[in-house]
Amino acid sequence: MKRSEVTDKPAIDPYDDPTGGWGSVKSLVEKSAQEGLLASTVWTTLGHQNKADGYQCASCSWAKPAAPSPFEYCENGAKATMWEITPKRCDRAFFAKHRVSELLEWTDHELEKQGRLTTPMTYDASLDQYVPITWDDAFRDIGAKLNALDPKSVVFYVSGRAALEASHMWQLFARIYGSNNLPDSSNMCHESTSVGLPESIGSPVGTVTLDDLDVCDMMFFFGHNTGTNAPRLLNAVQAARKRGAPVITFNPLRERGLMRFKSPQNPIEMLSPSEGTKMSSDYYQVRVGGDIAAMTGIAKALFALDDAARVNGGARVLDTAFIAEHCHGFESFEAFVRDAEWEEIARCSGVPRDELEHVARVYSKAERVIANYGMGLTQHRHGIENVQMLCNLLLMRGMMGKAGAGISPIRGHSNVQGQRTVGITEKLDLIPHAKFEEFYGFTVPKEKGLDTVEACEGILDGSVKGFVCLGGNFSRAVPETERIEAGWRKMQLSVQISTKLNRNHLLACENTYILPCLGRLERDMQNGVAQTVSVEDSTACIHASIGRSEPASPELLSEAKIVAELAKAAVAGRSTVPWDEWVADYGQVRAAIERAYPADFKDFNRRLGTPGGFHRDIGACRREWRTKNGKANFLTPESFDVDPDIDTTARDVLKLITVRSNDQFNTTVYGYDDRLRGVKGTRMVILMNANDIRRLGLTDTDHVDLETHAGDGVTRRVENYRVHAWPLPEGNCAGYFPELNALIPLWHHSRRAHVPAAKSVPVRILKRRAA
Ligand SMILES: Nc1nc2c(c(=O)[nH]1)N[C@H]1C(S)=C(S)[C@@H](COP(=O)(O)OP(=O)(O)OC[C@H]3O[C@@H](n4cnc5c(=O)[nH]c(N)nc54)[C@H](O)[C@@H]3O)O[C@H]1N2
Ligand SMILES: Nc1nc2c(c(=O)[nH]1)N[C@H]1C(S)=C(S)[C@@H](COP(=O)(O)OP(=O)(O)OC[C@H]3O[C@@H](n4cnc5c(=O)[nH]c(N)nc54)[C@H](O)[C@@H]3O)O[C@H]1N2
Ligand SMILES: [Mo]
Repeated sequence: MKRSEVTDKPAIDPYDDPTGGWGSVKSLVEKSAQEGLLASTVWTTLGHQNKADGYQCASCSWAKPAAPSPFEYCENGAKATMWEITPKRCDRAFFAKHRVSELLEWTDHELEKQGRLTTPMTYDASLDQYVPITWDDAFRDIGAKLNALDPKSVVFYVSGRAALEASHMWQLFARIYGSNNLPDSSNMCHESTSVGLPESIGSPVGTVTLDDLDVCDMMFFFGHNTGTNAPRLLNAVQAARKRGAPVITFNPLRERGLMRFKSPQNPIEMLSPSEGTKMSSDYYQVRVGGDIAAMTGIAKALFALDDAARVNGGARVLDTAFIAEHCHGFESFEAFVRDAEWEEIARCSGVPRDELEHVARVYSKAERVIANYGMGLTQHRHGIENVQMLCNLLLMRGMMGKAGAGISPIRGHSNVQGQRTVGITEKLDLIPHAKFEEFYGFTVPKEKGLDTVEACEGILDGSVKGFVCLGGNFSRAVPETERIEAGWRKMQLSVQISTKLNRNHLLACENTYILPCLGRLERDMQNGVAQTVSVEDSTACIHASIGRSEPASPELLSEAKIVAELAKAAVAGRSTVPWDEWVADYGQVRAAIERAYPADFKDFNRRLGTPGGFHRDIGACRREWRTKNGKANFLTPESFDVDPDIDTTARDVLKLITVRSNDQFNTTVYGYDDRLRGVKGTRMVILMNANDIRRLGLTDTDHVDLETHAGDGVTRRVENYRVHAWPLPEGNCAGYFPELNALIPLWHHSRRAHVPAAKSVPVRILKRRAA
């Protein structure tokens, strides 16, 4: 089997059916057959998804309602479930049959498709194979290896799925060992939010809950592919549309979910011949990276409307009372916006002046407005400025800290937000370190640890020597694939706590281990009692999650147990953390979390069963600004075009956006059909504007190579992609992550948040010579 992301019959026909609808149902039936799952198993399991007495979906982090529908899941959540409860096994026999060098030729899809990992394994270089190891030996060896390394040279990565309990234990373990190197998948994701929002409104997370969505009278969507990545949110958007609320979307791609939707949870709608609900009242194909310009245009038009209202004696458009009482920085923001030239705004955003004026008029009439956003804002060089500009827009009209209004960053992994809440961070000022020292009798290291980009720099320069991963597929998710893979192999220790085989496991170094763990859907028995875990959703609500499925293998241990055993092997006697007691009763870990974070987790164990989850203590929701100056801050960007690395005068350079298909969860590729974009049977496509195809001397369906235009002397190249004409702005193009990560320079990231700028990669498209 060769690594290739194309099946025999690729086909590309833009999809124009509604999202949801029967297409979703058909896709699910096909996926359950592909996994060899019995329909009865699938439906029984899904019946517990996102329910108070069941498990919280392991796919996205979207909020779970207090009164869930019987089918409180979406196509993609159900896919994630089937992927985890699959009867397929990647077991000893599999590893005995395949050498690692052979597996390196396989695709991401083929690797994970082998099924659940069952047995702890270690790499044997003489055989070029993974061989079984007992849990005891694995823990003892890893503990000894860790103690032979300088703690500052070891990284403890977490992908956003692990629950609050295991995550809290993980960061304690790392810090007792002596390392604050705790990068999280959120470093590649919403770190622009986590850095940007505290400066603007004094909260690292959004202010919106499901109750707000129910009463808002307008929504914005910037840079989020909701139909694929948080499909259950479409139900709230649809309800808003049915109440007549405008929904205004800015996205270079015409994403189906925000255009048309039929709810698979609504039988009447499913059986009607209608085309579903028109989701965005207005949809603007903003240029990649053009959001600051677009938002400046909206703000400029708002000022003009407000000026007119003042002259005519009409109702003010700006919330002047709110601005006077709560805000700081308004004057310099106003000067920036008033000085901005319309011509420049239209050029940088790609959206004409009259359209932005229309948006301002619609916005000026609404009273309760929610701004949703995703990776289209955060994964840019100016990711933080994007997020802060959206706050500015809301603050102008006082759309913060009142019912039906606020900022809504749509988070990624199902517990990525919660991991930050309970201590997974490389930044010391974000954790209650004095409490940790007092509670557990150890000294927390005081220097800042490595984030994802800095950990990658350490892999490349050889200063990082050990990597321990609680989930994820680090090497595949980060930029600079080839150099990172080469660097990984030179490390001394690689430990992966995982459910499925992925490419990162195949980068063998001196000491390499795969530790297979229970998934969230599986029964987790400790001390004879089935344990509950907890997760935080995108709206800062904390939920219980109880697994009920039979574990994929009797050898699997829970994440909490694995963390505790690693800690006992590596840092025994160096703290008073009662590892065994915690594993025997996860309620005790929750009590420890409550002790460390009393405001957010008051009465944690008692409130755990709250329907819809219990909401964390977010000051901005009640206009309490936990910023340095105690105000909500208007923060003015330096300029519109803040992509300093891209030479826009070079006409053959395009800005590439790397996105997810509807058939993947991050690096987990379920299959090759991006149904909602109509791309079937392939991931090896580059979607381009027809004018660019012509201008660059190409024709539709030509095969091309892509090279990064970085000017740093490094050649970054991917080969044999098929060009396809697509309705997206000129000068932009799009393709799939993680295959295209090889093109992203490591230094190309949001300046202060260090989120790789995966949405504006400068590339040249090179026609392949005929073979
Ligand atoms: N099924 C499924 N669900 C998922 C995931 C998954 O892979 N599969 N991943 C999870 C994770 S970890 C995350 S972080 C989220 C990600 O969810 P999203 O934030 O939706 O992430 P992407 O798929 O990268 O899509 C980004 C969107 O931004 C648009 N965009 C790109 N550049 C710009 C720009 O400059 N401006 C604007 N306005 N828009 C732009 C793209 O066209 C695309 O629609 O989803 C989570 N949920
Ligand atoms: N170019 C580009 N790159 C990107 C992005 C992009 O939009 N464009 N998006 C970025 C974003 S937003 C993110 S979040 C990262 C994702 O980066 P990661 O979170 O590191 O990657 P995943 O693909 O989610 O990890 C999949 C693996 O997690 C393991 N796993 C699954 N479930 C469990 C579990 O319950 N427990 C444990 N221990 N392991 C489990 C499986 O072994 C599986 O192979 O990628 C980033 N990279
Ligand atoms: Mo993410």
